[in-house]
Amino acid sequence: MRRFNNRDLSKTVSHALRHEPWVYELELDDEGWVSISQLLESLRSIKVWSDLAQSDVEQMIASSAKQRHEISGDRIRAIYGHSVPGKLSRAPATPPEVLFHGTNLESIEAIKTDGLQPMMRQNVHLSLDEETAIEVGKRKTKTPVLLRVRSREASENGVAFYLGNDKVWLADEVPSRFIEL
Ligand code: HQG
Repeated sequence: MRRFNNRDLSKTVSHALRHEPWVYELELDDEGWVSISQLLESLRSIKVWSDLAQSDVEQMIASSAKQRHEISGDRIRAIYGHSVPGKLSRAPATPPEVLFHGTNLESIEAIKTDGLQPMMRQNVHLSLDEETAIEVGKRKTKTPVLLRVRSREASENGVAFYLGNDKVWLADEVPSRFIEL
């Protein structure tokens, strides 16, 4: 039987590794990694997670439809989504020709003027396919607007892109001239 609710565990791990590691007395290295044993030790001090084992975290990651976290050796990190101060170091990569972004109608005018901005996060999040972008937009509204980003052209014109997971690419701000409604 499953010992913990994977969704709750994923949210807590994301909170620690993307947003407020200091609340858990954790310090991310410059690529966002922390030691798994330190993460476990910290979470176990919270009553609901007092019994948490590494296998629970591994199982949560393996069963998630989205690749949010990764483990390498004795370390773990969030792959994307960070809002911690101090920009994580990432290797720029060449994006595909086109990427997508789903958002709400209310943001469109500002995006037309200012382009896609990271807002509260470190990067703009872009989706590899339209369907994923619409799903992302649906977090904000029932009727998302789909934007098409000419990512290859933007990259050739100096916008940095970074690989996220199998569905998510990250970018620094994307000027509106590379964005189509
Ligand atoms: C909007 C989830 C006004 C942007 C998802 C978005 C994703 C602007 C919002 C990941 C703007 C930021 C990230 C501008 C952008 N003016 N609004 N100039 N530029 N915006 O949540 O991309 O489930 O920080 O359109 O699946 O929605 O957590 O970013 O609506 O991959 O793993 O500002 O979070 O992944 O919202 O979502 P967010 P996002 P997880």
